Amino acid sequence: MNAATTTATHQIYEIWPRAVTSRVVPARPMPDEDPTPASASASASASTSRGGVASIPPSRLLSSLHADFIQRASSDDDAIESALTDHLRVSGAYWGLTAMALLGRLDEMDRDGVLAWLARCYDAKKGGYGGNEGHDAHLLYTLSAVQIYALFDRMDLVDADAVAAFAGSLQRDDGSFAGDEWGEIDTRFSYCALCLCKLCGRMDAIDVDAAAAFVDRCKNWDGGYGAEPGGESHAGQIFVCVAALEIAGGDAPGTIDREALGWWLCERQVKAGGLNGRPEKLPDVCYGWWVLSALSILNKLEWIDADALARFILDAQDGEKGGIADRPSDEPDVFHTFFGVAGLSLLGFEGLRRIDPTYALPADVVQRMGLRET
Ligand code: GRG
Ligand code: ZN
Repeated sequence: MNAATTTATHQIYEIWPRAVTSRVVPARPMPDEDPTPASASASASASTSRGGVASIPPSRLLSSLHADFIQRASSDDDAIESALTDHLRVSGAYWGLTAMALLGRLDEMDRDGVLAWLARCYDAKKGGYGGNEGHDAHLLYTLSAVQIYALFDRMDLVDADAVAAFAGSLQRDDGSFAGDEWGEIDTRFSYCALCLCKLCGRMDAIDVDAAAAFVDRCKNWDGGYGAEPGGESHAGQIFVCVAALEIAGGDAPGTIDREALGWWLCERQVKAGGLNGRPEKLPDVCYGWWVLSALSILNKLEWIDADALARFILDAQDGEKGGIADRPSDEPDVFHTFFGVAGLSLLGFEGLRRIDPTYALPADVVQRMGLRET
């Protein structure tokens, strides 16, 4: 497998790894996609019947079609999306492989081929991984690479000291992290550094307290978090900040405004059942991960309507070629296929392996690594 990925929609090749910071004017909603929070509707309660667990028959998830879709996406070098996503291939591989793992089909992937290719994406001088062979090392792809090694239970192939030192070399005096030598600062990179150091058992390579203090400075009056101090609250940034604080052990009482943040997150559910990433925006399947993982870490999964969200995700499946799109009727891609399946897994969807909301890896992998007890 050469780990290609397709992203016909949502243009992940444009936002990954570029910062998602300049959000000023919310897009106007499409007429048939009312972004009014479901919690504002009298008919929709903010809670669900079975404590955040979806109760939809597992047959509605087109698992085999999705597995075929991911397989095809990993081998189609000629597709236009393949060229567009060339620079983020290592993250694409992580999305595809983790989706396969959640579907219980990881053994259908070419494990040896992936590991051999991943080794060629490593820059031994820097101690980090690039997005593809010959590309510059970056924290985003270094985390994705480490997550793939964890998935395959091959952490022995990772030079843990070197990748942790790479993360440490990118930490600034204020506790923040740059993604690479070019210096862009973003709380996404704080999460990447903390997560990969934890997976490697090398938290001593970074200043954990300073990292948590920087994330705390990115907290807003609404309980949410942005990419940098003063940056607008966005569900994606909230996932990285809440997960980073959990890993850092910096979520001591009072650090996270659990009530305000819980409300902000559950108000992301619109009447169609899907979640958006910030007020007045359209719902999108991937927020089934960004919002739900944060709610899960806060132990507030039951604050959203699980069945309505599961239906929204399942409606975005492509019933012919497989894969999941950002929203119903759009083109499917590997990114939304992974995050759709991951969202369903967080909802306890029957037949799916459970995913850990903090490490974004199967829960049993995280347990096997001794990072969580239950
Ligand atoms: C291991 C799961 C995992 C992640 C690694 C890179 C990273 C750490 C996290 C990214 C967090 C993030 C910022 C996600 C948001 C991605 C996204 C859908 C951005 C879209 O932003 P806009 O402004 O879209 O284009 P909206 O929906 O606001 O219109
Ligand atoms: Zn999306």
